[in-house]
Amino acid sequence: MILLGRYLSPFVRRVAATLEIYGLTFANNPLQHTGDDAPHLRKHNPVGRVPALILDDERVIVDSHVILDYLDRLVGADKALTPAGGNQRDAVLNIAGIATGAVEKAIATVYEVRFRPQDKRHVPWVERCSEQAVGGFNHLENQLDGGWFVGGRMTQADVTAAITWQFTELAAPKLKASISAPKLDALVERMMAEPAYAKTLPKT
Ligand SMILES: N[C@@H](CCC(=O)N[C@@H](CS)C(=O)NCC(=O)O)C(=O)O
Repeated sequence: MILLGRYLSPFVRRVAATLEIYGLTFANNPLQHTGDDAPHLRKHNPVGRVPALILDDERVIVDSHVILDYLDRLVGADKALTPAGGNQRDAVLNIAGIATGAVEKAIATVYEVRFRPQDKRHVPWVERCSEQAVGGFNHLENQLDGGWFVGGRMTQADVTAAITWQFTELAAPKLKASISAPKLDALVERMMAEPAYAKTLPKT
């Protein structure tokens, strides 16, 4: 399997961390969605986004949620980081959905600066996105009690929440500094103690 995209992307990294935790063999091709890489990426993902996963039979799957569902079925229910059914599955997917939603809004604030000329930036839009990101991360913080999110064990909720929180520190430090989330900080520490997770930390 070949994972397309840089680990700086929280969506790519959640796939990479899951592959590592599952002990699956894969290669990483750190294609970017911008610049010279963009046309190559679009050959694999028509939407031009990362992550995409090229399977050994050359099929390509895109979108981290879809890829993780594939990997969970590949390793089977006993090993999967997302429970196969029941309330715990809903809870894990919901936490992961809020974490990816929050980080999408944080990324929107970064894209506004990266892709728009200064005179075309719209401050109220950036403020709205920031508020939504803050709302998401505050919710995650309030769901934690000092341990794992769901069922007393590490799940995809923990992997994704920790990655999105770490990403916000790197990509949107001012936004991150506006949020007090000691339990999310502790979750990141706990996740970084897992070698399979720690090795996906992007090099900056
Ligand atoms: N829902 C997608 C989101 C992926 C995504 O937004 N990736 C970003 C990189 S962090 C990207 O490729 N952005 C380029 C673009 O949207 O044009 C997923 O979970 O994989």
